[in-house]
Amino acid sequence: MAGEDEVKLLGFWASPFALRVMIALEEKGIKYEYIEEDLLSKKSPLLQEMNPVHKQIPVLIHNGRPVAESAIILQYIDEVWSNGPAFLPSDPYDQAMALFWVDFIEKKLIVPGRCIFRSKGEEQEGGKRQFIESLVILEETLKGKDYFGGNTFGMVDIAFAPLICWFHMYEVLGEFKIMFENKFPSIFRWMKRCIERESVKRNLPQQERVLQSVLQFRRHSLLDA
Ligand code: GS8
Repeated sequence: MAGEDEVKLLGFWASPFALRVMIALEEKGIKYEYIEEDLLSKKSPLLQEMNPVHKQIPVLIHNGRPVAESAIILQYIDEVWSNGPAFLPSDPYDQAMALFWVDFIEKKLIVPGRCIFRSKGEEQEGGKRQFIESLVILEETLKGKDYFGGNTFGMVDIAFAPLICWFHMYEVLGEFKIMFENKFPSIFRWMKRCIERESVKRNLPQQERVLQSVLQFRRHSLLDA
């Protein structure tokens, strides 16, 4: 795309969905203006205008036009800035599979993960069970590969990598240990590989800060991971 593109991102620094977009923009080398939303006290009029349906971050605003929903934003970035490294494989079947796993990460990992830090008792235990089951499935999918798509960092990696800075919070608030090195060795090695990448290293916050932020949200009972 030409240099006159104006790109803005409405986000929240700890949000795994916003972090996906930050990583993607950095991977493509796209310059953008980052606008932090205050999800704790008041959403900005700009967010309400740009995402009137869900009123959620992240929203990418490209030359004044908004795109919402992180998975859709990642596909949009990949299409528009197709001269950068591709996030999706070219084969339609492989593309469908990558999108399947992106969807899986939200539905089967991030959503049950909310029960870990929002609830207690049976609901929390159920969240932990589902979370671990999903990690088992992702471990199986990744086995023998450097990245989910094979040799290169792509869509599924971008969708999953933000959780690297969330695992500590899940463990502390869920009072359990994931034990990556022993139980999920492929994911363990993949995490090490990811955090070496500039796009991930530069955007992922410290895990301790994420824990403090979730505790703060919990105190306001306004949680929405
Ligand atoms: C989820 C976005 C979301 O949950 C996506 O972009 O992939 N499916 C969407 N956004 C949350 C913050 S993320 O931790 C959000 O904006 N919450 C505020 C609210 O719902 O009011």
